[in-house]
Amino acid sequence: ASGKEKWPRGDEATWKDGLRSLDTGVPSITKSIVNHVQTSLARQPHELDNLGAYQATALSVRDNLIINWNDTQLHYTRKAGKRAYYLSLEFLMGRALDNAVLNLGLKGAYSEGTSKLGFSLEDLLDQERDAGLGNGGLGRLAACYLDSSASQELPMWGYGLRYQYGIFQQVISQDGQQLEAPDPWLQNSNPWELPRTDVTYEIRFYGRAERLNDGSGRATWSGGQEVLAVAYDVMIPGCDTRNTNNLRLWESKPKRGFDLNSFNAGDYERAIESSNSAAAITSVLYPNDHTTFGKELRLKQQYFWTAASLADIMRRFKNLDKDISEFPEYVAIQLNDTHPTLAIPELMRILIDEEELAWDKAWKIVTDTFFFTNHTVLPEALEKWPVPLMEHLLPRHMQIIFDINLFWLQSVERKFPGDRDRLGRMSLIEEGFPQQVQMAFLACIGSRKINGVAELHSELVRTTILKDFVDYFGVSKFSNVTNGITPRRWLDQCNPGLSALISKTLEVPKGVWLKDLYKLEGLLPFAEDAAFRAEWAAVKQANKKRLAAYVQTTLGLTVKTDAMFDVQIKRLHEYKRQTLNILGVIHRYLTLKSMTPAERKKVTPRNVFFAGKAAPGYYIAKLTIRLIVNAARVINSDPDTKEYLNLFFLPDYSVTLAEVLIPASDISQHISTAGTEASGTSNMKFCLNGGLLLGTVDGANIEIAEEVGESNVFFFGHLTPAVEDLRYQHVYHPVPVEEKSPALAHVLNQVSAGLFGDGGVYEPLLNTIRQGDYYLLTDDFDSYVNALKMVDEAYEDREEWLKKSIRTTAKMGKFSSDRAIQDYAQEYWNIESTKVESTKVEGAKA
Ligand code: B1N
Repeated sequence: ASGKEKWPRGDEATWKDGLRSLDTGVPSITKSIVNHVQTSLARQPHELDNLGAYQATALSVRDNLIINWNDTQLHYTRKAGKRAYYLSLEFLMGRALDNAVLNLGLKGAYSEGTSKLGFSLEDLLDQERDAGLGNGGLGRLAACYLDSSASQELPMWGYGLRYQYGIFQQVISQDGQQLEAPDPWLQNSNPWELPRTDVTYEIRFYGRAERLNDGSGRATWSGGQEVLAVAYDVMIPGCDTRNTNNLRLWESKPKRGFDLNSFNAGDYERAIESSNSAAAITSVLYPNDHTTFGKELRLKQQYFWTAASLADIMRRFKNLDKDISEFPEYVAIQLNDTHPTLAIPELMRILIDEEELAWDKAWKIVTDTFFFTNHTVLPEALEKWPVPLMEHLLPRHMQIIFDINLFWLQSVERKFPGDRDRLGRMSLIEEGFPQQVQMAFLACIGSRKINGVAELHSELVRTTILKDFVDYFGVSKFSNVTNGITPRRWLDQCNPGLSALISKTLEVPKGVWLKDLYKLEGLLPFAEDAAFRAEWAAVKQANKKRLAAYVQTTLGLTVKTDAMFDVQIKRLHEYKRQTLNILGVIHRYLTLKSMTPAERKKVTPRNVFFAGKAAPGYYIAKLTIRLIVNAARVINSDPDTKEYLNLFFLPDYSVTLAEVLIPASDISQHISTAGTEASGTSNMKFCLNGGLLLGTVDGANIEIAEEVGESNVFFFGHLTPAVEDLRYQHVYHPVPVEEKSPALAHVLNQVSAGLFGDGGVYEPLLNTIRQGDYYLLTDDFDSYVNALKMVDEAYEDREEWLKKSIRTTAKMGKFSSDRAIQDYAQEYWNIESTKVESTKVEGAKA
């Protein structure tokens, strides 16, 4: 793009002479790092430690990102085309430095530069704290989509919250219990964000809403509390492109430092309180996934973030100087689950009360702008907000929701005359004490399209939670976008050995296959090549050693690297069935104990790894952790079995820990009760890294099996259609565990009897299986144990296993988040890729 803009003032040549271009050569990189040590950090070179060197290096990389970011934003503005906005309460970013130098194509140069200055780049990477602004899959998905949007040169921004504290740090106590500690991730300042103190909005809470009653439908909203939203921008570099997208995170601040009225009255406490409560809004990420608590602060977070984001989006749209009716031609907004659903009544409020549009015109704009992704069908995760709470906190929005509901029910009545049951089921307001707003219903009727995150899950959305809505709107409004993962972080960054082997074998630069992951199919013929299999095996072995070294330094435990590595890492939840896994491990242990030494020699040695956090208030999930940790103590120190079975619980699971665990796995477990895991995304990460999959017929496991072939995955357990009946049987015709699965009963009895310390501790956990068994462990246990046996047998055939591993990686093209983001861009948002030219910064020196 050639600049039409005039230089605002002064001498153009002087300006241009001052502009910097990218630092890409080693000499300019070292110069920039030294500059930052000297000025930005005000440190002496001779006393610089790894942390300081990391900070200076990060600042140098950031300079490059800012140049690209600035040009990208200018490019998008000049293009004046349609943009997409991804609204997510969670962005689980992990570390940024390695990702940035890789995407910029500067890892080699930075590595050389830092080593010239006496530091190893790998040590510096390790100084960075994770940005843990998310709970699990939903937040990490948002982070992968940002990477893909930039890499695919799509004009997309993310909007989220800048939490002072990310996901809590998990500490495991002496007796195996999870303890939580705060995560002050911003303590050492954060080089990856740009504070934008000039971009602020005032956000109102509480107060009074008064309808004008002039026939316009308008109202005024006044009084209450006003807080300030301040923007922080995080640069998102694309891979092998200059396009650098933006993640805008909002921080809450008191509008005034003190409430002067109370201060004058001498009420110092109250004055500070008002500033406290404003800052509290973005202070901490809620650590519960899949549960709603109806907490006022959470609702405040949701409104604060959606209102600030919409005000920002509206301001950008107004700069285009278009008629407001054209809003949906320039703006697409993706709602990441129901958390940002308040954006729907908020946009209605702006259009009606501020833009003075008629209701129908406003509703048309809204329903052409929003798109909604559902991430779970678990009933306890479906958001509902009490009407009295919403009326108190957001009186104008509650009026608007009631109005939306009125018009909505009128149109349902027109379509299905006299069907009172249906009206009751489809109302946005669930009757009860108190009444509650059903956010998924509001998101559904306020959006142009709705999607689930894997084929099975999307079908469950259509046939269960939103069935009535499919009847009303027709099925075309409801579709599927299977999740994806970025192969940059989840292969090239976390597994450089495999990445190099792939580039060498495919004979294409990694920049090419990393952005067209179907190219991995070119590996298929090499599965038959024994020399290639040996190289493939050597990479896996090196990754196992890297994990073993990590366990040695963090836990002081020795890991045998010639054993099979069996991994289950994810949030602790009953539906994910870590309990099934640990009971399977105990079954294996008891079986080993009952064998003669000669029999044991035939057993495949196995290391079982667990990692994951439990929500702080989730008692049963925490008990599962306790059982794993205490079983590990007993099993790992038993001389009869320790050659054959070892068990590890790695504390404080994070994106960074996943980057070490995933490349090291031979087999990983994704064993949710059928129909409960919407997609899962770590299943894709393991398979991309040549780990095989042991799982149930659930979520994206099904599509992975479709791609790689059923002979390359290990499936077990009941299927989704059977689940409802099985649950019914557990409640109305219970059969004792002893009868259904004697093997499982034996395991439960041994735990009760105190094999791993006081059995009474675990009774509440064991009783969830003995009574009710909502997640069907009894029904699936025998088939699970059988599947584990199949894994053992397959692993014994070394060459055949390696073939499976290679074929699995080769068939993972579909699961690139580039494919997923292009699905959204084309089928939903209608936005186009637009490349930032690779020319130098405009006017800057060559
Ligand atoms: O979203 C992931 C999926 O791959 C997983 O299968 C799914 O479980 C996960 C409330 C959630 N669903 N719902 C949540 C998170 C936080 C919260 O406060 C619900 N997370 C998922 C990506 O699609």
